[in-house]
Amino acid sequence: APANNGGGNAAAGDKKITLGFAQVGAESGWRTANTKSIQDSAKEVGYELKFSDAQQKQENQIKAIRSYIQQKVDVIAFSPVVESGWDTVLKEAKDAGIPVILTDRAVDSADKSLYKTFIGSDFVEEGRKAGQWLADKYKDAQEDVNIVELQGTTGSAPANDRKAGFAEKIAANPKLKVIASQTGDFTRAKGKEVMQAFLKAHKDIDVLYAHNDDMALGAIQAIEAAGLKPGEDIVIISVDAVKDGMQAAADGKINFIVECNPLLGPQLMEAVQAVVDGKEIEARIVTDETTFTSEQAKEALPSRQY
Ligand code: GYE
Repeated sequence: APANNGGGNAAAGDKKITLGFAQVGAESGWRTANTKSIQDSAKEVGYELKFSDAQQKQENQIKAIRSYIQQKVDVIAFSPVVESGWDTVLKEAKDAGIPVILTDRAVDSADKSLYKTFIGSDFVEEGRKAGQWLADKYKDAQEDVNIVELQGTTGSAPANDRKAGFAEKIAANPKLKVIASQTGDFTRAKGKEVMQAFLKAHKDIDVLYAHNDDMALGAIQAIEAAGLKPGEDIVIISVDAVKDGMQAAADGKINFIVECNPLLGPQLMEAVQAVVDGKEIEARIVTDETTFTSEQAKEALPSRQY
């Protein structure tokens, strides 16, 4: 029989809690900060953490989850690379009596009983904040504003939602036009490569919307190599607000950053404890976030943790 059937028989106090965590990868500064937060928080509360890195591949994550089921961990937590295709493995965990907590990214499973809670940001809202800032900036535009978009990992919740929220807010002004939109996989290298291609194909780019700082930072290299000034010749908006992104904003190369908080470790450990204790838990735990202009980035940078 499983060590813990999700009903709380791994009593707090007499047994060390084992948490299996299946991470997305190490694709960005955000992810590095997120991993550290989870590792540090697990240590702090004294849980045994089994940690795996899926290198942005769903099949690796499914393998890791199956191995945690086999090892009979007390709780499984993971940040799903993509939104779809999780029902089978989530059912396997449920049948084994191991509770699952989603962190950072959501799944599209219709059966909400397959996981206990989802802790993370509202990515649609992040996209809306980006789009609203742009809509305000160009509210009196007489000519077309040509936007290129660097999307996150294809099929991931943050890529889907940040695209949708942004599109919703710029729709009100027909002058705001997304002329190209492609994935940059949330990495610097891919962001640079795709921006290079955008610059070659389009001579008249006014705005770059990048779904994370790392892709914006890669794109900035491509823009500078093309002899253009990021933040001036091309207005740049990104999401995350990690240190390197905030530095670029303070330097005037990124004009607007929407914050996405990676420090989910403490909330996750609290949720794990509640689940092990058999307590009621909120089905959705949303993290608090803000936005930064260049000026605000300059002010906030010295006290930034990540
Ligand atoms: O924005 C990006 C990372 O899922 C919120 O994943 C996360 C995203 C984050 O690679 O930098």
